[in-house]
Order: sequence, then structure tokens, then C-alpha cells
Amino acid sequence: MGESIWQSMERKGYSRREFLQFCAAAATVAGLGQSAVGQVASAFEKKEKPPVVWMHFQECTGCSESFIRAAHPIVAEALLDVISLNYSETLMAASGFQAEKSLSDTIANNRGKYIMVVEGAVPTKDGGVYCMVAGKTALQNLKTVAQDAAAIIAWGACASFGGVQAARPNPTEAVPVSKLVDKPVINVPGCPPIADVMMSVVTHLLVLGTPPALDNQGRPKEFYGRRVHDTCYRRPNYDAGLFVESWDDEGARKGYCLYKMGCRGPVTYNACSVTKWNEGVSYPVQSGHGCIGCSEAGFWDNGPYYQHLPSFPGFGVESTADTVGAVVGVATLAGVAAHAVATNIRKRSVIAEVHTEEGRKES
Ligand code: FSX
Ligand code: SF4
Ligand code: F3S
Repeated sequence: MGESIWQSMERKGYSRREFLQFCAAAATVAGLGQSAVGQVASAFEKKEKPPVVWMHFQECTGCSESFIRAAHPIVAEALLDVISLNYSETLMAASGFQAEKSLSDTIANNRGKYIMVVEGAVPTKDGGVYCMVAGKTALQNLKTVAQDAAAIIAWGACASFGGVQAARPNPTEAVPVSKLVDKPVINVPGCPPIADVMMSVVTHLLVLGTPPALDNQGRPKEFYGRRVHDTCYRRPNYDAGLFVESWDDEGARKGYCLYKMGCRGPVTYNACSVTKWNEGVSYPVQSGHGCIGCSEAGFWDNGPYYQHLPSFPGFGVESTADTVGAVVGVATLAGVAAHAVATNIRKRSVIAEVHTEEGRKES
């Protein structure tokens, strides 16, 4: 039997107190709550370090950049120590034949035990020649590593849905991971995905040995069950019919809703407005930029991003990710648009009064 997670941390100089802090953070990040700390600690005292193989295909590596900047320092730091990152073209020190050997040894010695993580889409045109690593196509590498993986995680919009390289006319015929392997894939979309969501998925696998509950697009429900719009702090403005009408207008300065500037928050399932980014500092909408829907399939073809598109794909105000499923990309935003129009009409007199009142104060 190999080294347990606790033994590995102890060898690397973590104290028992730090180990328990890590267990507490891991329980929280995995969505289990503080009552599960004992369970997590006892699991980590016995559980072997899971090897991880982290593949890079067609992408920009923003997903790795996001992952290493998670908000829970102890989880981020300890997790990178806890998991055996046996192969990662970005993060490993090895290169060339040494790196290739590490990959083949990991597979041979850990069949059915390692976690496979994939960043990027896989080009399939012309035999897959548009992405080659170590003389093999991404397609060959994907199939070889996927075959004996215990779990497969698709990091980002590219691996989950195809991403920017799959944009029309998709010159390399880029395909998402789930279409190429005959195993379940945990999709963690976003361009890039939120670091804490990535941490949560890995931690969940570590603690419970099972994937988190997924929606019908393979996304963890806990983080992709609600729209950016549902918890957006600008939502009261949307409900009041207060919209930014042009960049840098008075409404923009007052933080009005960005819906008319093309915000895709009403049709985008992601946790940005709750989890936020960079240790909870902000998210696109809070920085004054509408959501471009980067966690949704096909977002790369749904521009222009700075215009409200009446025919923009959408599914009505109260739908959930589960009921939306296959209609993504074909339905209309009529429900959301109707709501905006209705609130506009309903609130018009109120807004007029507010503006008149403000005008009086200014004069
Ligand atoms: Fe794609 Fe990730 Fe966007 Fe980039 O690797 S999801 S292009 S942030 O980096 O795959
Ligand atoms: Fe927030 Fe965009 Fe929804 Fe407006 S449309 S409330 S800015 S998510
Ligand atoms: Fe992406 Fe929209 Fe969040 S653009 S980062 S899903 S706010």
C-alpha cells in the first residue's frame, strides 16, 4: 500500500494542526460542511494519494492559471502537494523522454486509479494532426489516458464544449472530450472555470471518491444550477427597469443592469455572482462588463457580445439547467426580453419620478 494523504503531508512538513485545517477546508470546499471534518480526516489518514494526469490540448492554459489561484490557500497549496501531479505539460519540471516516461509509468502502475484532467478541445480533422504532443495526436493521447482513468474531468469551455477553436467554421474540427471517450466526463466549463469550483470538484473526488452531482450537461449542479442573473447584485436594477443604455452613461456610473449592453447573465449557468473571482473580489459584471456566457456551450459563436440580441439563445426566466438541456442554442430569449419590457413599462412612471426628483436636486 502506498503513502496515505496524511503520511505524505507529514513527510512534507505539515503539522497535525495544518492537516486538520486542510481537512476542514476540504470538507467546506467539497460542500460537505464542518460536521464532516472527522470523516474527511479519517479518510485522508488511510487514502492513498491519487495520481493525476493533466493533459493539454487546444486551449490557452487559462484553466491552469485559474486553478493555481484558488481562494483557499491551504487547499490550493496542500492539494497540489496531496495529489501526485504525475504529468502536466505546464506544471511539471520534467520534459522530453522523462515526461513521456512519467506518463506511461503512471498509467501502467495505476490502472483504474488515476484522475485524468483535460484542458482544451481535441482536433479531429486530417487524422488529428493539428495538435501533436510527443509525436502523437491529441486524439491518441486522450484515448490512451482515458482508457484506464478512474475519473475524467474536462476543465474549461474548450474541453467541455469545444471552445474558441470550435468557433465557426471550426477549421480543425475541434471536439469536446465527452464526444470522444466512452466514459462519464465531469464538465467544468467557463473560459476559464472558477478556481474554487475546480478545487471543489477535485476535493469531492478526493474525499468521497465519487463525482459531485451533475446536471444533464455533465456540470456539477452545486455550481451550475443557477444563472449568473439569479444572484447578480445588479438584479434589483433589472427588476426596476434601470439599464445601462450606452457605455459610460449615467446608468453605467450608477451600476445599472447591463442587459441592454448584451449581458448574457440571464441565460448563463455559473456561480460567478456568488463565488466571484480572485478570492471573492469581483466578477465580470461587477467590473462593469456584461457576462458573455463563457460557461455555456456555443458562447464563442454567440456574438457580438456588446449588443442585446433579440434572438439570443435563451430559455425563459424560471428554467433550470436540467430542464434546459438540449434546447441550448435554439430557443429564444423571449421570456427574459418580455420581462424586461414589462418591468420597463411598469416602472416607467417610477423612474420618471426618480429622474425628475434628481433633476430637481441638481438644479
Ligand atoms: Fe479554454 Fe483552458 Fe478558455 Fe483558456 O485550458 S476554457 S481557452 S481560459 O485555458 O481551455
Ligand atoms: Fe446582472 Fe446581467 Fe442580469 Fe443585469 S442582465 S441583472 S447585469 S446578470
Ligand atoms: Fe464567464 Fe459570465 Fe462568469 S462571462 S466568468 S460566466 S460572469
